Amino acid sequence: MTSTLSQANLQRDVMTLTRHVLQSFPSYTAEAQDFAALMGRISLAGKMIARHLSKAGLVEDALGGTGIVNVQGEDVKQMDEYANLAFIRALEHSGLVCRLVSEEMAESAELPENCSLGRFALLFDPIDGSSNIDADLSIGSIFSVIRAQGESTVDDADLLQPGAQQLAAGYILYGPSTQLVYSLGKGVHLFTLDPGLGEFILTKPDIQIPQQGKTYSINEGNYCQWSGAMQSYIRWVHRREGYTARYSGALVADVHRILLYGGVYLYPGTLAKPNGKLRLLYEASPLAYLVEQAGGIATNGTQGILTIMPEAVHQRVPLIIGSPVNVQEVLTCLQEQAATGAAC
Ligand code: FBP
Repeated sequence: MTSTLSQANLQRDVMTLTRHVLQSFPSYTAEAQDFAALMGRISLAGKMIARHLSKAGLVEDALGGTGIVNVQGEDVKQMDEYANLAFIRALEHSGLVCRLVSEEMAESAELPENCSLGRFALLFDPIDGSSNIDADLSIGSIFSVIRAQGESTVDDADLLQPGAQQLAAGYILYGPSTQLVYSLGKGVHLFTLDPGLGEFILTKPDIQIPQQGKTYSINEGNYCQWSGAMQSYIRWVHRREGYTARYSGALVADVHRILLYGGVYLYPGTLAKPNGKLRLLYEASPLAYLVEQAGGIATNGTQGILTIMPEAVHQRVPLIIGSPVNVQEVLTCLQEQAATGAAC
């Protein structure tokens, strides 16, 4: 007799990512099938990356640098290169994605075999938190899906869409377990990779971010480079009972914690780099899509991230993202300082 627990586990384990996508549509239309297949391919890239990471110290091409400097001016890690290739290979011959924009590629790429049918473009950060790789700390992959019909235009103009136009977004977190969080604009859902089944299984549906949290996440090492307003916000947080600092070095990991337990992550601009470090199209925008779906807020300090009209595929943007109460505290402080010059 199958035990009640086994029956419950069977019921749980059949809710795979692709089934969840299919069931989120009213019927099994071509669109539903396309999104299920697309998420299946994206999760395949995640599984290949997780597998390679799990053997990082045992294989020669997972740790360390490649000696190449990418379009961001950053040293390309071996894992950055592997992960970028994993996404490309996973999406080839899918009939789904015609164009790719990656943090690791200066120009957008085309998958010509997909372009006659493919009506999606994928914008992605193959490895977020690259500085954590060699120390075996949590890292992630971030992805955004938009509609992009056909061959590329000279300046990728058709890919420069405000975040609100995303069709889907998500991330894969390579931590103690491998987790995938995604949204098709119908709620935010968390899946856990079952290595035995090789499937992402639904473990936390319809995530709602707590209205307020105790965590603030920012690299205080940049304090001297911030505006007076941002410095006064951090001094205000230091005086507040109950706030605690958490900064992992990986945006995905910090935002994941905030999505589950509340709080705020900030990567502000600096006097030298007013737009900060993070990229709009494949870091800030997909995370903003998720967090706002879950009831949170994402802003550059003056404008909602999802309303920003992009001008270039690798453009950077200051980011303040998290629980409504915590983000509002930051904005109120910045606005007060701007209006009165007085510290908050
Ligand atoms: P990568 O995508 O190149 O890793 O850059 C983004 C990132 O690593 C975030 O994950 C992280 O929050 C931030 O940059 C860390 O930057 P810093 O070391 O300047 O605090």
